[in-house]
Amino acid sequence: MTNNEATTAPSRRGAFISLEGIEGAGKSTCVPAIEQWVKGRAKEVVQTREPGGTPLAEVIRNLVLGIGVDDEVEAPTSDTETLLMFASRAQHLDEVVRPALDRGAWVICDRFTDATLAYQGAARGLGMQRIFELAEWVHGNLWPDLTLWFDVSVETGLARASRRGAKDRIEQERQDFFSKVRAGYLELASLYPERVKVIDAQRSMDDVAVQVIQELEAYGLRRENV
Ligand code: T5A
Repeated sequence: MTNNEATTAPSRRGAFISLEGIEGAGKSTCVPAIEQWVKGRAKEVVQTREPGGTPLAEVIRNLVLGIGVDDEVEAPTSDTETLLMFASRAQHLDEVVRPALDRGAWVICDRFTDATLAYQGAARGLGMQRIFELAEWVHGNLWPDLTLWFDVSVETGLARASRRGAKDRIEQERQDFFSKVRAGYLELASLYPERVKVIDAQRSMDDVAVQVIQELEAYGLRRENV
């Protein structure tokens, strides 16, 4: 297993924070509170997402999620889906994430490689090791400094997500698929407890926001003490 910790001294560059969870976990809902907290401490905040985050990466996002794709176009295989995620990520890292961190910005990224580990590695069955190999190629030791995993039951997450209407290709998966995604995240949280912090996203939006801010405060203190 690879070293899953950021190697650049945090004090010399910006911070990289990723948000993870199954559909409907409440990540996007929490972004404004996170942004507000970071704005009080950082000279620049970059809020972005994966797959996507640049014009080309957003085109790849639509392809992989089947948005605006003709019905006669076949669905990607699991390998193709994985490689598209990393193609989007490679572009996003070069165009957005690395330059922002080099400027000293704090990057808040809705999903990163932990999503590939959980969705493609665990749920599609490619295995974590295959994903770590691709991660090593695409981003080496550049991992988030802090990952907030919004943990919610599959039933609750899917019920919340279904209120949004039309489902993309991955959202149409069966409940069993998302149980495997959640198990993948659970494994990551136990493997990397220093980086991956579990947010109890089953609770009310206000309670979730309180715990998120507590984790940010704790991260801020650790960073100051490096
Ligand atoms: N993917 C992505 C991979 O398979 N591999 C990869 O490598 C990567 C990077 C991305 C898809 O791509 C997959 C994963 C995804 O399937 P997306 O559109 O970015 O697609 O999907 P999500 O990130 O899952 O977005 P969601 O909107 O579904 O989830 P969120 O952001 O966690 O949920 P949010 O905040 O929009 O909330 C959903 C609803 O619940 C309510 C909100 O008001 C909203 O209506 N809500 C709550 N209700 C009650 N209590 C709370 N605590 C609530 N929090 C939110």
